Amino acid sequence: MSRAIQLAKRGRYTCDPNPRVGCVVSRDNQIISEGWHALAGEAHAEINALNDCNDASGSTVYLTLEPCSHHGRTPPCVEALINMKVADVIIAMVDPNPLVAGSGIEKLENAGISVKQGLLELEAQKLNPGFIKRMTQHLPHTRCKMAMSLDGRTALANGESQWISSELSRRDVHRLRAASSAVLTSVETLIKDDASLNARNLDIEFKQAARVIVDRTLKTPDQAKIFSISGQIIIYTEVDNDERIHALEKLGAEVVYLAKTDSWLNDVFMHLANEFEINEILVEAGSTFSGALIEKGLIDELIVYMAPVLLGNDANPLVKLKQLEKLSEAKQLEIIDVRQIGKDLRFTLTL
Ligand code: AOF
Ligand code: ZN
Repeated sequence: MSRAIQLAKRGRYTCDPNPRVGCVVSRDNQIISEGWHALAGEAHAEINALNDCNDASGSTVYLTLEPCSHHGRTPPCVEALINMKVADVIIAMVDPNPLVAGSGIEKLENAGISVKQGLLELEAQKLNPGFIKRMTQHLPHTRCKMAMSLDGRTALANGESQWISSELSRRDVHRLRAASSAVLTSVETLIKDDASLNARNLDIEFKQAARVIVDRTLKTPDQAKIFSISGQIIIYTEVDNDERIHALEKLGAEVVYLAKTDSWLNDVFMHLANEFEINEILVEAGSTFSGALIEKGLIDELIVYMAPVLLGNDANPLVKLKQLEKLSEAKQLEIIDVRQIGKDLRFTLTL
C-alpha cells in the first residue's frame, strides 16, 4: 500500500479535479503491475495497472481509494476487477464521492472478492484533502501562502514588498500553484501587484490552476496583466452590473454574481467547489484579505516562507486580525512541516 501511495503522488499536478489514486497488483507477494490516475477523463489507477499485466486472475490488488462503481467520465472500475477475476482487494479508504461511498466495496463482495479496508488510511487521506473536503463539506481545502521577514513583516510601510523571499522559495510557490485547482486573490492585491497568478518555469507536467479574483465591486482593471495570459479566470462579485460584467467577460473572464450575504466569502468558496469542482485553493493575497479569510474559518493551512531579513516595526504585519482582548483568544496553530528552502524557512501550519 505504501508503494500505491507513492504511485498516487504521480498524479499530483495533473489529475485534478479527480482524486490522486495509486494501485499495485501483486501475486505471491511479488508486484506484477502498477498504475496511477494521471488525467481526469482517462483511465483510473486500477485500469492502468490491470492493463499493464497479462493476467491478474487470483491476484491481490492494493488501492489507495475504493474503486468506483458508477459510470462517470469512464466506466466503473469494479467491473474491470470482477471481470479480471482478482482474488482480494485491499483498500486504504472509502471513496467519499456520494456516487460511490461504499457501493464499490459492496459490489466486489457480492462478486465473491474478499475486501479489506483501512490500511494506511491516514496517509491515503493526505493525498486528497481537497477532494475529500469537496465531497463531504462542499468546500475546497484552502492553503494561504505568505512570505515574511524574521520579524514577521511582509512589506515596508510605503508598500514596497516584492521579493522578500528568495528565488528558490518563489519557484516552490510555482509548484504549489501547479498542484492547486485554483489560485485565488483579492482585487486589491491584483491591482497592487498586477500578478499573473499562473504557474511557470517548472520542469514538470502540470494542469494550470484556475485564477480566481474576489472583486465585490468589479474594479478589476481591463489592463490587468492576468488577461494577457491564457487560461481560466473567474471573478466573483456582489454587484449585478451588466455592463461591467460584459466587459470583463469579453476580456476572457467568467464573472459570477453572488448576492451579498453575511456569509458571502463562504458562498464564494462553496460555489467554487460545487460549480467549478475546485478541490484545492492557494490563496495569495495581502494581510487584510488573508486575515479576513482566517477570521471566517476558510483557511485550512498556512504556508509561510520566512526570509532571514529584518524589516522593522513600521513595516506591515503578516496578517491583520481583530484586536484581541485576552491572550486566551489567540488563534492556536499547529506546525506540521518545516523545511529550509534555499536561504529561507518554509512553515506549513494547520488552523
Ligand atoms: C477509481 N480509481 O483512479 C480514481 C477514482 O469521471 P470519472 O470516470 O473519471 O470518475 C471520477 C470519480 O471516480 C471521482 O469523483 C472519484 O469518485 C473516482 N475516482 N476512482 O476507482 C481512480 N481517480
Ligand atoms: Zn474508477
